[in-house]
Amino acid sequence: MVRLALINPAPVIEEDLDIATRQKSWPPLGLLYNGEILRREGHEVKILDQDVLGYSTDKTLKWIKRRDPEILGLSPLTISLPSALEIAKLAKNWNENLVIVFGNVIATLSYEHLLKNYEYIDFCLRGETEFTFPKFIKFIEKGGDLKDIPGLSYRKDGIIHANPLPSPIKNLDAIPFPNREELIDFNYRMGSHKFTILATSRGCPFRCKFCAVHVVSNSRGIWRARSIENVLSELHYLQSKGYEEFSFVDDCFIVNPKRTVKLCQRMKKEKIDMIWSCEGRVDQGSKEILKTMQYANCYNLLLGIESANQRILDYYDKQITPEMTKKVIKNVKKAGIENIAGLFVVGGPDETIQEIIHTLRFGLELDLTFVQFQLLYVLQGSEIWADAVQKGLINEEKDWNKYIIAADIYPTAVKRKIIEKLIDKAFIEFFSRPKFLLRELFRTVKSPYRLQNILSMLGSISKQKNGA
Ligand code: B12
Ligand code: SF4
Repeated sequence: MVRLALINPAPVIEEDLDIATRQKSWPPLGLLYNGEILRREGHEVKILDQDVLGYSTDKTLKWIKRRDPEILGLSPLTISLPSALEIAKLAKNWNENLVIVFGNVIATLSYEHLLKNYEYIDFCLRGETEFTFPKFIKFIEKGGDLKDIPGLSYRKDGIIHANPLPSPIKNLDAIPFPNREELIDFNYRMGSHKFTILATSRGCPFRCKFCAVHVVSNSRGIWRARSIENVLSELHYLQSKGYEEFSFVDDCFIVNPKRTVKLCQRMKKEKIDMIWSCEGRVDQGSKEILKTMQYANCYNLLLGIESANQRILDYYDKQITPEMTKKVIKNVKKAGIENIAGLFVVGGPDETIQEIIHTLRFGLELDLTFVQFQLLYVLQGSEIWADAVQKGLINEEKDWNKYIIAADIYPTAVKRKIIEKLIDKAFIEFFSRPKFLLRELFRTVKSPYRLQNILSMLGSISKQKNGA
């Protein structure tokens, strides 16, 4: 039996934050899946969500010391890498025998840099790890050959080795549902609702240029789904634990419309009363699907609208049109789904200021409940990243650990400060529309979810102002 501490690092290193000021309410699903498998093998596992708790590095270290683990696992994204490194360094200084392993996107992509530059990281475990993490723990407990652990990267005699990645997990039903309460001591809430997230599938057959979802699930064109029975069992399980709301975080929840309809019908039939949300593409929302989703308690749909300009949509290889957006919004309204959030991205490599303004205006004119206008990030693992590397705008040796905004590196892009001002103005306009004030305000006061989203949107205005 091994004692493990797993940490979801926060995106910023800062003093303790008052929990009331933080918006995050989404548990770290990847750590939960790993944690559950290891817990079932008899290991002592606890997860700390530094992000949601707003713990400082010092407080996080104190938590680690209290647990006194033999293995410390960290799960950084590019944005939370600095915290992960700080925690790992302090933890190794405290106990040099502690085995430190990194997983998730950046460990999968940049294991060489991590192992070369940071002596205190012992291993990176790449790709999907539900079936490789237990093998790794067995190695730590009993020894064996490191080569036998797919996806493991390690140092040996000063050389960095990388075993081939594991194949994507075909049978997702073989992964047990996490016992969330047992693994994390935090009561996740969306407003007043007991809240969690789950995924019914992994992967996405699309390949939008700005997106990096294929990195871990290794899913170029491979979409894998859990059986409907398996998803329903988890939903019943969650309901029995008192959950009132959840979000499906599938990369592409509606990719197989027949399956989505079937799942929603069964949810209704089997009296799954929890309300839920999901993300969708604007080309996937037929009236029938949306109506069935609403019928099954979907109350919030996040749509990847991205841009009002066909040229930009084509550049992103999004395979949608602004007309599809207008049509799907009408369908969502007709279906009676309460909230529609529009996700937009501006500041593409050669997007003009007129195109940016056109997109922001589009967002204001559409009948949306929430808008998220974001600057385009060049995510490691995305095609835009590869393009920037090829053009010499990103130096992988130096920039592998950076969370980069396209407008900061592409000389042809509109300057970031200008875009930020336009975004702030658009947010303010969104809030001051008489329609919004009159119609939404009343409902917002009644709905903690709406309040939470509005606080989050206001948060993004101040973040943009602070240049975050
Ligand atoms: C749900 C989600 C969120 C949620 C919840 C995040 C959370 N608490 O975990 C929310 C909405 C809060 C969120 C926010 C953000 N996200 Co997000 N998110 C996702 C999404 C859609 C699914 C993640 C998930 O749960 N997958 C299911 C689990 C099972 O898979 P997994 O996390 O990869 O974990 C597996 C392995 O990686 C591994 N593993 C994971 N951790 C560890 C640790 C160890 C020690 C080991 C051994 C293994 C291991 O085991 C798991 C099982 O195989 C992904 C897309 C994707 N498909 O990855 C984007 C994604 C991870 N997000 C992304 C981004 C950019 C962000 C934001 C920065 C966006 C923003 N601008 O605010 C923020 C940052 C948040 C933060 N605090 O760090 C990018 C990351 C790209 C990158 N290069 O870093 C992704 C890939 C999407 C994209 N746009 O391309 N996100
Ligand atoms: S943005 Fe959505 S549709 Fe496009 S590749 Fe990513 S997950 Fe798939």
